[in-house]
Order: sequence, then structure tokens, then C-alpha cells
Amino acid sequence: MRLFIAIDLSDAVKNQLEALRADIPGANWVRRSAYHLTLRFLGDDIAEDRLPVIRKQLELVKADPFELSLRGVGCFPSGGRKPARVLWVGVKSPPALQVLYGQVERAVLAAGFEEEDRPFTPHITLARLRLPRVEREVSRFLQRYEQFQSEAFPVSEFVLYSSVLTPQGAEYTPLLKVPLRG
Ligand code: 2AM
Repeated sequence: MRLFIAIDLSDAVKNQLEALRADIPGANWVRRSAYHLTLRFLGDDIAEDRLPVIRKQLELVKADPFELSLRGVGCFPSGGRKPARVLWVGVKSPPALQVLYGQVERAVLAAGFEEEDRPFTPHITLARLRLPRVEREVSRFLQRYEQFQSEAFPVSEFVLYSSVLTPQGAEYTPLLKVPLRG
């Protein structure tokens, strides 16, 4: 199974993200229903019999609910030396998000996964780019939405998702929702 842990966004914020779609040749814009903030990608070949332990550890996570807002846009890879593959919206990262990330990471290690070796770079993927030589459109997009700010939205749970890759894109199914209540 392909599994990841994410935070869902409010409808109002999803509306704001949809409005950022721009005319970039070869861009695959993420469907509204698939917008999310990944806390932790667990892997794409996870044996189903590990699910009970993963669930148990995630249910032990204790963290407070908090508010989040999104800010600015960017691309991966960044820096402009290599062609951008992903366009994203950034997160105004409050300490509570880092705390939740740390708690989730602890749970994931307790469930037998390896430590994440990349730093946590909270973002919401807006589009995946397939064509090279769209630098001009990409830099126009980045400039245009440099000052983007979403409204704040409450984060009161996190979600374990399974992801199935189909020709129409990834299908995400929530397997577990863990409420945040301190
Ligand atoms: P992305 O949004 O930056 O593409 C489901 O695929 C989620 O897990 C996506 O949000 C994706 O991040 C993330 N993801 C997919 N593969 C990953 C990997 N190898 N490492 C970290 N995150 C990954």
C-alpha cells in the first residue's frame, strides 16, 4: 500500500487555491478534492498487515488543535537552475504544526518506519509540470502570487490516507482520522 499522513484544508482555502490555477503548458493541476498538506509520506510498498500497528501508534498522538494559514508560492526544485517540476503554496508554519509533525514522526518511528531523512518542508502541491522550457510561465506565476495569503483555517485532526495511482491521477482514501485534543 502507498500511505501518507496529511492535514485537510477548509473549503474556503480550497476555493482560494483553485483560483491560483494559471495557463502553463503541460501543467497538471491538482484536483480540488486532492489538495492536502502532507505531514509524512510512509512509502509506496507497505504491507497491509502493518496497518493495525500504524493505526495504534497514530491514535496515541497527543497534540492541540491549532490554526493554519497558507502563504506564498514556490517550486521544486527551487533556484531556477533545474526546470521546475512542482508548483506549491507555502505554509505560515506555526510552532503547533512543528509540534504535531514531531509527534507524528515519533508515532511513525514507533510503528517501525525509518527516520525521515529530509527536512519537513510544509507545502501544498498545486501542479505538476511535464514540459521543459516553461520557465517564463513559471516565474510569472511565482511573481504573481508571491504575496498570496490564505485565510486562517482550523486544524482539528490529521488523516492517514492510502493512495492508489491511476491513469487519471492519484486516488486518496482516508483510512483513519485522528482528532487533535491535547
Ligand atoms: P507532494 O505533494 O510534494 O507531491 C501523496 O503522494 C503525498 O505524499 C503527496 O503530498 C506527496 O508530496 C507525498 N510524497 C509522495 N512521494 C513522496 C516521497 N518519496 N517523499 C516524501 N513525500 C512524498
